[in-house]
Amino acid sequence: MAKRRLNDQQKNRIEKNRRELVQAFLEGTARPGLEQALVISQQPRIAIVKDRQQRIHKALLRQHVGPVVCGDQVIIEPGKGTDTASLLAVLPRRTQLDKSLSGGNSKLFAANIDLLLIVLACEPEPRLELLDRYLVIAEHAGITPMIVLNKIDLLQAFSTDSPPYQLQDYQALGYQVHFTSAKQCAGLPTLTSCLASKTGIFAGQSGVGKSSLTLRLIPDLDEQRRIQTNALSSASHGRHTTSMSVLYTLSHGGHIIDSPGVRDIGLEHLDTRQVAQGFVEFRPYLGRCRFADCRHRQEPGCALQQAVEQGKIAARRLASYHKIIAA
Ligand SMILES: Nc1nc2c(ncn2[C@@H]2O[C@H](COP(=O)(O)OP(=O)(O)OP(=O)(O)O)[C@@H](O)[C@H]2O)c(=O)[nH]1
Ligand SMILES: [Mg+2]
Ligand SMILES: [Zn+2]
Repeated sequence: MAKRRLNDQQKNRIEKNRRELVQAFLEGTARPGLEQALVISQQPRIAIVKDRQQRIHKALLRQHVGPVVCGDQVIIEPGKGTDTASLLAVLPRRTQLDKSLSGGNSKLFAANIDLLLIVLACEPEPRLELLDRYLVIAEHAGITPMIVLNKIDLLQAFSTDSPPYQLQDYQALGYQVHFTSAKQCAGLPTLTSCLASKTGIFAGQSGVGKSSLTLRLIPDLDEQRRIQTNALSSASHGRHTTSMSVLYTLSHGGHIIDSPGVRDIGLEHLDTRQVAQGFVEFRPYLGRCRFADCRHRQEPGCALQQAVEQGKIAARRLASYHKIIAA
């Protein structure tokens, strides 16, 4: 069926109706038969959602409903006697995670996230520049980042007192670092307690163990997955590379999203000032350089360079910043 093309006036009217629906829904004055639901996975034009009675619906996106992602709270109108619903509108988001697309645009990839769990592993070896990028994203989005070093079973001599891969530097910046082994079920209770009544997302390179950790945190993952695969054919499977984000419910409250691995993560949608703010230890020095347009390279009177010389900022982190803004 050909897509119906709408003119601007029609689009504005749809947009206005949607805003009014959301407002009425939040005030409890919307028409009966509508329900709030949480998006647990999403494909073009269709979302798998869970309503407040934990029922799963296949929700077809109404035209021009805008982006819908894992973690979104939405208004649905369930169909009578089927598991198919209409997805009418997205409720206002508490937080949103975006990734860059080419041309400086960005794309939403998860919503209403409290914790960005950046997973590193001993194999493949961590790329700290990727970690720095995730930290900038989290800081910019107002989401608490946490670092998870997985596969510690592969380390010969491991001690939390002297963590490998310069992770002590990140602890010194105030970031929590968790040490886990999905294989040996180590370090998981602390993760579970961090996630109590929160929504977290595992992110990181492919193969670091995001799905393996998810499997450990969600004892009934297979059951949750079965319910979803019934509704959606191409849900991912634990041992293989993950192809789409899926949200799972933890038994003690809270949710975790398992997301596909990334090779890199672009920050082109942020300007240089926003990137600099994303490096928490730079903040006291920003705006203190001699030149207002200082690029923090070789300029005289650069407060950041001085802080590096005084050992207050790690040279590696400033180099990471330069790489990000040069991209
Ligand atoms: N030794 C060891 N291996 C692990 C651990 N966690 C995961 N693995 C293995 O690492 C490989 C990748 O694990 P996944 O959980 O699929 O990794 P992922 O991060 O979900 O990867 P993508 O979905 O591709 O992003 C699998 O062979 C796992 O068995 C761990 O704690 N220790
Ligand atoms: Mg995976
Ligand atoms: Zn400077």
